[in-house]
Amino acid sequence: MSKKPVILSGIQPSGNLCIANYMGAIKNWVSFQNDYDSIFLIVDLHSISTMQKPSELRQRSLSFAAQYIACGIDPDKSIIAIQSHIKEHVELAWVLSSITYLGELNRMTQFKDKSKKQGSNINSALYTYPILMAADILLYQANLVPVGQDQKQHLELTRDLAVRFNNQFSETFTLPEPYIPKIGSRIMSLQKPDNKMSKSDENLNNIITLLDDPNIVIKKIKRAVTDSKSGIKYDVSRPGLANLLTLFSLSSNQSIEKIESQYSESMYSVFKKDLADSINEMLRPIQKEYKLLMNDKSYIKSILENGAKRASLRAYKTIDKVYRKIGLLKR
Ligand code: ATP
Ligand code: LTN
Repeated sequence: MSKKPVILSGIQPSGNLCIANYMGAIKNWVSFQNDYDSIFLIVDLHSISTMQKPSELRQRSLSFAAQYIACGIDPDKSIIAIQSHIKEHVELAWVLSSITYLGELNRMTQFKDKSKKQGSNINSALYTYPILMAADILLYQANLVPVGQDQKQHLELTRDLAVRFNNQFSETFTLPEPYIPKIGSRIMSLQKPDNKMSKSDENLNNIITLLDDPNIVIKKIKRAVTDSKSGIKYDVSRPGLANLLTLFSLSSNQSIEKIESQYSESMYSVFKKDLADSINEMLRPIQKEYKLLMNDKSYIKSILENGAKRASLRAYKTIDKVYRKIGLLKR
């Protein structure tokens, strides 16, 4: 039997999972899980690089696991696990930090963007975070990493570190490829369509969360910023409209051209109403399943326990090899 290639991805349990995370990442995880040996993480150790309230973080980690499953991640096919339950992530991150140059971390645009937002809390975890992400990926010898556009640079660093380690200490890590979807890899904010939609955005009118009530979705889409030009047409110089067309296309599984031709002469109000309906249709089954799952938290916890056990066995194999190769005495 030939071994399936490995796919791995993760999301930080910060803020509220939003349609950008779904369209840019989770939706693709679901479609890959049949053909890949899949691991999907809730990367809680990453999330403490920004300020989190402990009680909320705890609750959110469980809620995100339920949302992964509600979106279609099947725990019988894929490993779903909490990053901090597998101690090897931190161990490998430390080893990788010894071959990472400061210049490489200085170039990371996510660090620069997040530092601007964080004010006085520019901590060193925020800075070294790409090393932990590289460890997440290399620990499981992942072949493919489905993420949004914003993670491309971190994936490049991961590959550079893998090559460097392999050259220095002999072949150890698989070189991972990013998978970034052609449409939906950069969903934009509803109120500020020049910025990306982000689940930790404090202004909830900028995002649609996976758990938003249908009436809230209608309101948020109604208020979404567009422009004063007429005609519903995809045009990069009209970023608000271009984003809404992308959302329509991805939520309804229709091409942008088809939607343009259907609404070319329509008013924004009609287009927006149908878009909100289309998003609500996409979210309805997810929300229904989520409610059921959250009524049985012990089930979610058992999935996470099982996920951590399965992941730990694999993580141990890699770290054991890495420690031997760099010259640490066997424990
Ligand atoms: P935060 O605001 O809490 O930093 P985020 O929304 O940027 O969160 P992450 O946890 O950093 O989300 O990323 C989860 C996944 O969602 C990653 O694969 C990321 O590339 C993807 N993603 C994040 N934002 C977008 C977006 N605007 N469009 C498409 N994909 C996105
Ligand atoms: N850095 C990512 C989250 C993340 C990740 C990973 C994604 C952490 N570890 C491993 C893919 C693979 C982010 O902020 N979106």
